[in-house]
Amino acid sequence: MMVLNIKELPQEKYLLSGNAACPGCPEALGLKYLGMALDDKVILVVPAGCSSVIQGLAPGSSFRFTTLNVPFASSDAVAAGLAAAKEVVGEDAVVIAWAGDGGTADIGMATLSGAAERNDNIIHVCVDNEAYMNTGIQRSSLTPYGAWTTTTWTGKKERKKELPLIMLAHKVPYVATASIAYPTDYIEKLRKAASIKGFKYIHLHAPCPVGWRFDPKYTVRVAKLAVETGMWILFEAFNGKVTISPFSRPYQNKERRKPVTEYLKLQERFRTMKPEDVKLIEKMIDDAWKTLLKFT
Ligand SMILES: Cc1ncc(C[n+]2csc(CCOP(=O)(O)OP(=O)(O)O)c2C)c(N)n1
Ligand code: SF4
Ligand SMILES: [Mg+2]
Repeated sequence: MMVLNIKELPQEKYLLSGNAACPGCPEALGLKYLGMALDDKVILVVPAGCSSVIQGLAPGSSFRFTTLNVPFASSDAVAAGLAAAKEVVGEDAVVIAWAGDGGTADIGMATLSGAAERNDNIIHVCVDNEAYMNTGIQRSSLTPYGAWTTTTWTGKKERKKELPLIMLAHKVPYVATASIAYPTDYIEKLRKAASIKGFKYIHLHAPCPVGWRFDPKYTVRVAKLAVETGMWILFEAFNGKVTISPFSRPYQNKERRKPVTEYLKLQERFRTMKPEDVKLIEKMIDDAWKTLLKFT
């Protein structure tokens, strides 16, 4: 099981208080834990999204990470260039493309796939709040089936793109999923990724109270339920070989999963769902487990 004790991790703040994140923001949590994992040994490349807004304006920025804000579709291309330049000058910081689901799975997909195929020496973190939050909650290809957004008023009719599997298919050295509800698991994965040369992908599940329509005090509860219902599977893969992470292992057994309605009912974005939609989601969960376990 886990060896990390969160109380023993660096407590230095790299996301300062007074930042522009909404209450209960999962991206702020993700950034806080990133600082605990890697200290200031990080160069962040950030395309447009909530994380570019959270920073605030220079010189009063709330980020203490070295940060480059870049056009939406370019983050992995810029990160790859930075990583190459860094090697020339002998700088040892880890270059991280830190992008939302829109910036990763939709508009950033081409540069993401290109950097993965070239095995560029970067980490891509997809901070997945399952919609374009910064511009007003529009659907992305990572919005799940049935979810309301301002562009899917009656619930999204398409399924969530299986991006971690797509990244596995790139045969890169490291692919992992993480959740803001399990910081030690996420921090361990960031540290492992930082220690590996080549392309690394971490997909961070990040429930957003504003877009998912729940009380901000429930961010961690919602994230935890995603794992406990089997909706979000924590795993890591070295060179394509998948291991289910300890916090998700109990849920390989279907009987041990919490009913998915526990997860759905906390979020108003699923309020238009009918019983047949819930059945379909249950089937999607079973299918996702079966597919993933084939790679173990
Ligand atoms: C080329 C381009 N198209 C559109 C935009 C407008 N825009 C800024 S942020 C954003 C949404 C980002 O969504 P996501 O990547 O999921 O990040 P989040 O805001 O959810 O953190 C969009 C569409 C832009 N800045 N540049
Ligand atoms: S909209 Fe969501 S992800 Fe964006 S800053 Fe607010 S809580 Fe964070
Ligand atoms: Mg988003």
